[in-house]
Amino acid sequence: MMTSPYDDLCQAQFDLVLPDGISIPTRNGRYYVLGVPDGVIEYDGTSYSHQITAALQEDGSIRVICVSSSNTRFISNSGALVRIRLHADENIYSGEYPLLIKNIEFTHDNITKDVAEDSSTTISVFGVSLPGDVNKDNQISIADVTALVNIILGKDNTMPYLYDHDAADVNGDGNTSIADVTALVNIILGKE
Ligand SMILES: [Ca+2]
Ligand SMILES: [Ca+2]
Repeated sequence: MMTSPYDDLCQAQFDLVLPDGISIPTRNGRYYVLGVPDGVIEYDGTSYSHQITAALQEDGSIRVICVSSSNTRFISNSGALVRIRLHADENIYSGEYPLLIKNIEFTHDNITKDVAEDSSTTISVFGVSLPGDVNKDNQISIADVTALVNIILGKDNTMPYLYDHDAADVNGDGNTSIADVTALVNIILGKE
């Protein structure tokens, strides 16, 4: 996930800001973060994997540090250093979630440092449907009422469905009916 623009780097670190509901799995109380198989440093003709640690910061971000042993260099000046598997809570809603990488630093083997600009991206999560977000745009609006009515009228009948039929069961009774329209309108009007 991180590439180094130089060939004399011995350390890279960054802080990962994860959205609510997304986390890095832990193993024995420690974040489970791995180096990639080709993330190897070379010293005196012997190959060693670089070490990676990750720790929770006071601001809730997770600091990831990749460091080569004995102040030697990362062997390659391109490619991935770190592999991070993210875990989504089982009750998280489907959608795009922001991920920020900040305080990015690269350390050269002469101990000088380079700081990179913060980087942001999004993670796609395929979780549970947000009740009422029938048209799948991550918000509840009057457009969802139109979509819901189309489902009830049987107009969304080609596979794959255009709309989210699970989200159409707004009141959670297992059926899609006019009662869901009422429930959805109440949400939009702020009555629920
Ligand atoms: Ca919507
Ligand atoms: Ca229903």
